[in-house]
Parts: sequence; C-alpha cells; structure tokens
Amino acid sequence: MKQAVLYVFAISHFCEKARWALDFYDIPYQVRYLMPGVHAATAKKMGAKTSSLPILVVDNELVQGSGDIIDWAENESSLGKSLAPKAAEDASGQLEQRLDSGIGAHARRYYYSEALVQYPKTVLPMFSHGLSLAHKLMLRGAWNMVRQKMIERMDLGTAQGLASKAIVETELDWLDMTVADNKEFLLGDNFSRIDLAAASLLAPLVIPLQHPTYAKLAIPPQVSQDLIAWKNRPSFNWVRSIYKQYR
Ligand SMILES: N[C@@H](CCC(=O)N[C@@H](CS)C(=O)NCC(=O)O)C(=O)O
Repeated sequence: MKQAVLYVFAISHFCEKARWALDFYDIPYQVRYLMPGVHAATAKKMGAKTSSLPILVVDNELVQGSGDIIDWAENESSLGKSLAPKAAEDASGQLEQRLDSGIGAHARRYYYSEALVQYPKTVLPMFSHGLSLAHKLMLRGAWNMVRQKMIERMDLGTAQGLASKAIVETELDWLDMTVADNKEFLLGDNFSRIDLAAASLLAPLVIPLQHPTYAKLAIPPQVSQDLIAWKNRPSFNWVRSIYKQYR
C-alpha cells in the first residue's frame, strides 16, 4: 500500500483544493502542516522545484501544485471516480487556470493585504494550526519576520489590496453569471475539478461550514464588511451548496 503525505498550510486555499481532491478519490493520505519559513527548507530537502505548497509525497514520488495533484489522483484512482468534466473537457484547463490566477491569487492578496499588514495577530492561529509545539513557539517568536517576508513576496499593501479586490469582484460577476438560473456545475453536467477549484479557492471568502480548518479563520474589519455585502451573491450561495453536497 502506498503511503501518501500531503504537506500543507492550514490557511491555504490551494492546499484545500488538493486535499478535497484526495478526499474525493478516497485516496488515503496523512496531512502534515508546515511552519511558514521552515516550509521552504522542507520543500527543498524533499527535492521540490519551488517552495510552494501543496506538495504530495508518495513513496519516492513528489507531486507539487494542486492541479498536478488532481492529475495524479485521477490517474491513481481505482474506484472509477473522476473529476474530469464529462462534457466540454477542452475548456477545462483554461478555466482552471483562470480560477487559479484570478480568484486564487487575488482573493489571497485581497485578504492578506488587510489581515497580514494591519492585523497580523489574527492570522497567526491559522498558520499555527497543526504544528508541533516547538514550531508553534518558534513561529510566534519569528512571526514579525515571517509576515514581513510574506508581505514582500505577495506584494501586499493598501493599493494592492484594492486592485485585487477589483479583480475578485470581476471574477465574482463572471461566476454569478455562470451559475445563474441555478446551474449546478460550472462546466458540463457533472461535479468536476472546475467546481472543486472554484469552491475551494473561494472558501476563504465564503467560509463554508464543511471546510476542514476555516472555523478558526479570523476576518479583518474591511474584508468582513465586504463579505457581508457579498454573502447573498449567486456565486457565494453556489459555493455553500457545492461544499454541502460534495465536501
Ligand atoms: N499554483 C499553485 C499555487 C500554490 C500556492 O500559491 N501556494 C502558496 C500557499 S496558498 C504557498 O505555498 N506559498 C509559499 C511559497 O510559495 O513558498 C497550486 O495550485 O498549488
């Protein structure tokens, strides 16, 4: 029996995308939460190309990135389960790319631009989730330095947050239109990786009840106000319904 280990940050929506996919295929795996900062050395030691999580390690094989992990799981699945859209498969890659680089990147920059810059203490519990006591203490001591690095790396700030919010709103308009008239799935007529990607990447804004770690997610004041304004958007209702049925 292969032993699969998924390396994640508890807060990461890309990690949730990979984790949900492994759960969907009923692939047994262990989750290992990594401390930000230390994760880069761990990734390098494992032979990953970059430091980004999620990373899946199965025996001697390493798969990095949520999309590649879904490809791997689709290939591995022996139960006849599939996340491939049955119709319109051609459009799938492009659509997933749009979700990853639109909602995925910009919901994150919008949220962190307020949370990590102005209210960093609210983010610490999510990054501490699942860490060993030693790493929890180490993270607490190094938090200011770690979050400064994140601010630089993700190019966070007031103007950047507003620019990302505008992109998130454009993408939400598009998703609202796509799910209009109670459309169940974003592409084709089955639950596919496109639905899973959209729902998991929007989860930090929707905070669905079934999410494995977001019960603890703290939302800073400006984002909170926006989330109240957005909460009845068709795309938000759709994410809640997808989580309820498929997570
Ligand atoms: N396209 C990648 C994006 C992954 C990603 O952006 N991961 C972030 C967390 S949400 C990360 O690990 N950042 C830290 C780093 O890159 O070192 C995927 O689909 O997995």
